[in-house]
Amino acid sequence: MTSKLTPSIEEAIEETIPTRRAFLKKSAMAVAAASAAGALAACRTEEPKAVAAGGAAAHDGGHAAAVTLAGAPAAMSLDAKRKAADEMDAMHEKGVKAFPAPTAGKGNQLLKPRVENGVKVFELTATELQWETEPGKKVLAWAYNEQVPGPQIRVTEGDRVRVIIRNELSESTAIHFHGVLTPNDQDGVPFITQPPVKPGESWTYEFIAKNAGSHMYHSHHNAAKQVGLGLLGAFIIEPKKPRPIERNVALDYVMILNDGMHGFTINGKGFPATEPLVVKKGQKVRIRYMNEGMMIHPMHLHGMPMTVIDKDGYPQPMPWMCDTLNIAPGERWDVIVEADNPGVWAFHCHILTHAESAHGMFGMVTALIVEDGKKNA
Ligand SMILES: [Cu+2]
Repeated sequence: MTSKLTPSIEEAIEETIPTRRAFLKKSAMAVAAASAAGALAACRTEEPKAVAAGGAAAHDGGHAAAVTLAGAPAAMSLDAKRKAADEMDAMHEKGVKAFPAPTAGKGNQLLKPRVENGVKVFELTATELQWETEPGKKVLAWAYNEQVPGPQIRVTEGDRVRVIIRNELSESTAIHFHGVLTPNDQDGVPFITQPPVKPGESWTYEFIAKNAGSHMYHSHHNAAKQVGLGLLGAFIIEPKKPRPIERNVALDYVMILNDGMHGFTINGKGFPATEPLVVKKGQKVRIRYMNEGMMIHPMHLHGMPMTVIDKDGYPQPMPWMCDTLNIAPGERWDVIVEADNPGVWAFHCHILTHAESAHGMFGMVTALIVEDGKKNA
């Protein structure tokens, strides 16, 4: 415990100990340190063998080298390893205990339309604001109606829909209704189907919601930046006649994944500020995955299988089961989960660098909580 691997690693670690958020900020540095320390640890694996060959006792503790979160040299004493493990575990525990951590702002809230002559009218205003992705971490966001993701639009197959966008941003924008089958001139792509909506201007889209399913709306102008900053939302068209498999759902949950300037987020928040899905044993859950990011995210649910019913709003020829479902950019996948296994079940992206680090879980992690009626009665 007395020697240092390198001052910079220890300083970086020490500096980050007070807050978990600070740890996450420093994660890039820590990962680099971990690699370096891991390499050092690997180099030292020969050391104990040499000692053993020389007949010396290996338990004198004198070989305890640097104790770091980055990796335990082979010659560390058990006590030193335990102490290092305790330090790391404390950070992991702190994150999990904080879940679900409160933050300012909640996205993806249902937007009630105004009905004008039978037309469902939704108004969106795009503005710049500060958005809290996890406790204390505020980032610049471009948002519809001050929400990231933007408010959830839900209509029924056959509805006439009008969406009015007001642009209060510093760039032009436009809305594309991703997956919704609209007339060409309502497709929302500047210079292909309309002029850009300049700062200070409004634009009105109108169409009949023809194809039921889980769709999205987002900016289609400088989109890597604008969608990355939050100009996106769910656009759900409910079927006139639901299929038996999609009836009697206790929780219909939209889960929008993103990986832009706000980090790895589920519905605009990173763990531990993500929202758990809570149901009672025996209830049915529908999850509508939507990927608004630029990376793939294989979403893995512990404890219960998922039955895949729709891809991009289109019913599968036959529902099929899995426990990990890859959601690629632009895709929507709908699954049904029969919540028959009580407990708190981890639910996360299985690209582990999107979900977990030496400092604990972060980003694309949430939980499915299945309450046991008996226990809670
Ligand atoms: Cu991921």
